[in-house]
Amino acid sequence: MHIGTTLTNYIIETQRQIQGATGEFTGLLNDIAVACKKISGLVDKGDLIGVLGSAGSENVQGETQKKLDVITNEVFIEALAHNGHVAGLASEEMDEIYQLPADAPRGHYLVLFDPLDGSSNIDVNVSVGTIFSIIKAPEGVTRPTPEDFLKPGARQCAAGYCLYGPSTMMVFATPQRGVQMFTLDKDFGEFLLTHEDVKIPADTSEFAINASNSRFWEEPVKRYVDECLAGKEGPRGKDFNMRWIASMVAEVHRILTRGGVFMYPVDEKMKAQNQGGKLRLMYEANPMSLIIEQAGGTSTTGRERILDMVPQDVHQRVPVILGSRNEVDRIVSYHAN
Ligand code: AHM
Ligand code: MG
Repeated sequence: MHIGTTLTNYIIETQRQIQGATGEFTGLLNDIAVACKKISGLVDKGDLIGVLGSAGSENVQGETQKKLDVITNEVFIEALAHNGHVAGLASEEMDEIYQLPADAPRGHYLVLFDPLDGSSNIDVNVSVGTIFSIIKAPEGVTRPTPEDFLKPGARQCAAGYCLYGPSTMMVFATPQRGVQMFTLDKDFGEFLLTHEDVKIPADTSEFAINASNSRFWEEPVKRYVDECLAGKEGPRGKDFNMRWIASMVAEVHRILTRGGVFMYPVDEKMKAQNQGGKLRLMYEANPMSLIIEQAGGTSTTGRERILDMVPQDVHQRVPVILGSRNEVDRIVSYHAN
């Protein structure tokens, strides 16, 4: 498809190539695009409309919610709940599954989302994003249970994110169809295709990790980072660069653009608190893993492929190591030793 084509045209065109497609999936992606455009507007205006700062509430993970966490969650629900494309929603910001109003038409999909990831960055005007994951709803379901959402990431129909950075970009992946990037033309009000079939270079000399946790890291992670830091004089024989934005969407976007490795591993401190990791399997790890794999990268906990994990809980946390294939394979091999 040609660069500059609208997201809507792109989806309609690709749907046409799928036998038996009804247009429901096209409608759903459109709903998501509408939500993301609204969120982009709110993030742009920020302090001018008084949406920054804390909401004074906590989410199910015990984290303080930002006003924009709460508002963007509502924007997402509002855009998706009434159009007959979904049967239910799950969000990082909601304890329970969101059930559609009784009179709302039901669709064939379930959507899991993190409406504003990296929201600790919002008050300092640094990039944040929305992440979403789409799976099939069980046939005929009108009030989905948490179990209906607990499917391995390999069964996602599509996944994507919207990055609210200097420009707003929507990136999405579908199995076997790769990764496409669209940029929001704010005058025109449409996402336009700007990169098609994005591929991550297999090699990189850039890594991202929150080094303030280094004293808690497991041995394989310590070894990998130490070897990178040793640079030209060390066993890797080359210098590495490091980045940490604390906004997973921005980190994944950088990796899709120029390669790299992103790590939020499990560490001794988390284990002592009975936590499997920092990031959420269903709202962050699974959708990002589909995108990374479709772009030719690898995504793992260090010990298993994330997309193969059988989820136990919608709010489950997991270790995440993803990015350029050869580097991630190396980190996996350190875990195997
Ligand atoms: P959030 O969903 O509460 O925003 O948390 C997820 C974010 C990721 O975007 C980012 O990679 C990570 O948390 C940063 O964590 P830390 O502040 O520990 O570096
Ligand atoms: Mg998040």
